[in-house]
This record gives sequence, C-alpha cells and structure tokens, in this order.
Amino acid sequence: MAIRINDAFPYPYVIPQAGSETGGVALVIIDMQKDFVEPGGFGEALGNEVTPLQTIIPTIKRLLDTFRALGLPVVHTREAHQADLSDCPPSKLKRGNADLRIGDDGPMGRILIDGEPGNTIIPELAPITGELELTKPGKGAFYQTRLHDYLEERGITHLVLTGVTTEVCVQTTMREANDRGFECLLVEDGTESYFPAFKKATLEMITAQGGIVGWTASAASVIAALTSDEMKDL
Ligand code: C5J
Repeated sequence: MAIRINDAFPYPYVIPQAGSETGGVALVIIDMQKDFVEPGGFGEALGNEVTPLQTIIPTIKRLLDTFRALGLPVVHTREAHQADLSDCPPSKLKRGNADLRIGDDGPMGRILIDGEPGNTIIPELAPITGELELTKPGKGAFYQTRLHDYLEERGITHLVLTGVTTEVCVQTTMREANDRGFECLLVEDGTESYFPAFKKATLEMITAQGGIVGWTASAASVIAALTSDEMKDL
C-alpha cells in the first residue's frame, strides 16, 4: 500500500508499498546527542548557542512515536570517535580554534568520544530495542558505517530524515543517501541548525531544480500520511 504526502515540497512524495518487504520507509534521526544539543558539549565548544536545537525535540518525538507505533524501522546516529581517536583524521582533529577539541575532557566527558556521557542520545529520543543506533566518524551517516547494508537488507527505499545540524550532518547524509538511490525527505520542523540562514538555505537547495536531492515536508504532513486509513490496514 503506497503512502502519499501530497503537500511535500517540491511535489508529492510517494512511498510505494510502505511497510512491505519490497519497499519501505525508515526514520533517520541524526546526531540528537548531548554533544550538540546540551550546554557543555562539542556544539557549545565551537562557540554555538545550543538551545535553538532543543526546539525540535518534541517534533522528532512525535515522529518517533508514529514510526514505533507502526512498527517501521528507526535509525539513530551519533557522531562519535573511538577513544584512541584512530578513526578521526588529523584534519578534523585540528580544525578550528576552539578551547576544547575532539577527545579533550569537557563538562560531559571527552568531547565526541563513543561511550562518554556527552555522546549519548538525549533521553527524550533514546533508542529502544530493535532500533539501529549507529556511531559515525564522519558527517555523513553512510561513511564508514553499515547503514547502506542495513537498509538494503530490509528493502528500505525511502528515508525520512531529522536531526542536527541541518546543513552539516543532516545534509551530508541526505546527499550520500540520494547518491545511493534512496528517496529522501527532510522534515522541515524536525531539523535545526545553529544558523537559521543555513537551515533555510539547505531546505531551499535540496528541493531546488525539481528536488535535486529530495523533498521536504512538515512533521504533521508525514504523520498524517503515515497514519491514514490505508496505513492502518498494513
Ligand atoms: C556538526 C553535526 N555540526 N551533527 N555535526 O559538527 O551536524
């Protein structure tokens, strides 16, 4: 049974046979980890005001609840490095002039290191059993991860993307996914940036030229389409 988001931009977004073995949709939640969303983490160390990122938490939670209720796959990512930093290229380690760098001790443990308190997903959106929680050393969720195999094994063709930050890890992931043949929709009110102008520009550039990278829609539109009567029959 197809689902259709009629008011997606730049034109309706259709997921054929959602929930079946031959097609399907997954929710991807990018990097909703304390490092970026809470004070004392990497985001703040880079000089950003982090509270604007917290405004999307209830919206993502509504999407998460919907996907969970329908038994649809959910993928959570964390930008994370191994404790010995062997997966962090020197270019990334040295970039910028922040007081705290990747691997340094911060108020929430070592910055951007897997297993540290700051590297955990915020409790409101914490993964549950059966959901994929991926660590990724890059901005994109496909780089040096098993995400592509995971999606292919489950016949997932369509991705609904959320998370932070819009123009960095979210956009990189959407572009990687697009190049791999996935049909991607970015949830307009389910993603946020430290820079409002960058969020706006990202939404515009991915949907320009007939959806050169993909679609956007509001969380309400996605939820309404997923919970329509057709979907309830699945
Ligand atoms: C950044 C991310 N902004 N998750 N990471 O460095 O977007």
